Amino acid sequence: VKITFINPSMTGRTRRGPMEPLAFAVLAGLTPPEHDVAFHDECVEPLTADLDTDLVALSVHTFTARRAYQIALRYRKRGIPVVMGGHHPTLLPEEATRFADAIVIGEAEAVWPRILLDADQGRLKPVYEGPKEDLAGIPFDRRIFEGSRYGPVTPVQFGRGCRFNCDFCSVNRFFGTRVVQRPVQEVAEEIRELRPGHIFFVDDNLWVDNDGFTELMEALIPLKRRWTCQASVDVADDPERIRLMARAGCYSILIGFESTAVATLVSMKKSWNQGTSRYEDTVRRLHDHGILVYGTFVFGYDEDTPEVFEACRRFCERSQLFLAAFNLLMPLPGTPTFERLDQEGRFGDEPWWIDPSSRFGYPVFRPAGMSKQELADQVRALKTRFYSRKSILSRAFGTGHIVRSPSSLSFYLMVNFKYRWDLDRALLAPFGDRSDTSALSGICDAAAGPPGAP
Ligand code: B12
Ligand code: SF4
Repeated sequence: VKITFINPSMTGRTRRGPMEPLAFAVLAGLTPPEHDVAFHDECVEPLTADLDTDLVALSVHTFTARRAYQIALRYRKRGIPVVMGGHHPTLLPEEATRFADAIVIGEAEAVWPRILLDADQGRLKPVYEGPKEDLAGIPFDRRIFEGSRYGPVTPVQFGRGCRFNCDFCSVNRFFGTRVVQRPVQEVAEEIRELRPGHIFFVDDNLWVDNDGFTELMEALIPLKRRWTCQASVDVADDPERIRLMARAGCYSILIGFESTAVATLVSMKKSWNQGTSRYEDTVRRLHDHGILVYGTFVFGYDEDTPEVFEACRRFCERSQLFLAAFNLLMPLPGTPTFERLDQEGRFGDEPWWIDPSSRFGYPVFRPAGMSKQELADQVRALKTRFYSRKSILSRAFGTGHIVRSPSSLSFYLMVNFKYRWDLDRALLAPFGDRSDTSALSGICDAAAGPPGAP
């Protein structure tokens, strides 16, 4: 079988220096050698021609669902079967089966070889359910990324799942409350073989428990790599842990602060974050050990008032954050936040990820504390101010001297200016490829038709 893996881009357009999409390294590693494998990442290279292939395999997130469906329609019209996996088909299998010959709910490891066998014999089943994995021996095959224009940051996975259960997050809907980790020695061996450069641990929360975390940090020390991870705010509660992370090469930590407003945190089921004074303490402790902080925030909860934006701006600048993501709440299907807003009738008629009028960076539901336009404008103003040249420089060179070496400074500047450049490129872009009009009507027809209709 000739298999073409396709990573759809949210807008059908390329991005500058994205990260390698790790799911495809797993799929390529799981593919038996008798099959031919081709890989096309629309985030780095436009998907122009219809590729010659026997099977198309797409990884689909909610933000890329519309584009993935457009691509799928094109191939299915040519009689080429399409398989979809990833978060969106897992959360909304009924929708995804309308656009694919087969979908995978959950993880690929146990079911991918079976799917290839069934595809070869022309008897694909509409739904395969990947059982929960124990993560030992996963074959990450990165050769498919060779020669492509990816950025200098390489993704690595230690574990899957998160021990928390925030209201807006789809991670628990995907993994349940289970957290599993790879054997540390396998992670260390993989890192030893990677190209030089910065590493990004894709785990939703690298800080799960003391034993696994300490073992990982100790294995990282001799590798002398610089890395970033995502972790909950309590990662900084223990000074010994921070010291160990710094020794292990931690450059920065992405922390989901989400909001400086306690009422919003309560509503998100994230009251354990506690709010601004804890955030300031966390950032200070990490800065003391030379670790930078990337804060992420969500706006649009019913408790958000116009004052939250100014409070957030003050915190970010005072704390000299390395980076910040100011996200609009785009409720993900399957999450309690989505269900509540849906029951309250606050979305439009079509699912927002399919609706051609939806825009990245524009609210997809009626907010309670302000108008849609005000919410969009305030979030945009925050981004513009945080990534202004003045803010980038003052965060680096302000009172705390958070960036301590020339190489650290060059990475800080490179990433901040990349984010600055990216801001306007994706903002207000519609989902999917706007020029793909034939596929648009196809999507509407297929969405109205019976499951499995091309
Ligand atoms: C790294 C990452 C990014 C990187 C992407 C870089 C890259 N090229 O991968 C960056 C920082 C750019 C990013 C951006 C965003 N992200 Co992101 N990201 C992640 C993260 C942390 C890890 C993804 C990863 O590598 N996982 C490791 C691989 C091995 O796992 P996997 O992709 O899930 O694949 C497995 C299965 O899903 C399945 N599978 C997946 N694809 C396929 C395909 C087939 C054919 C098959 C059979 C199986 C299969 O098998 C794989 C192995 O078991 C996830 C969190 C998570 N838990 O996944 C969020 C996540 C994917 N991101 C998310 C979101 C919302 C975003 C943003 C919209 C955030 C924002 N507001 O800007 C943007 C969108 C960007 C865009 N343009 O599309 C959500 C998506 C939710 C959803 N329902 O779709 C997630 C799940 C986080 C969350 N907390 O909810 N993200
Ligand atoms: S801590 Fe982060 S990854 Fe975990 S459930 Fe909350 S938002 Fe999701």
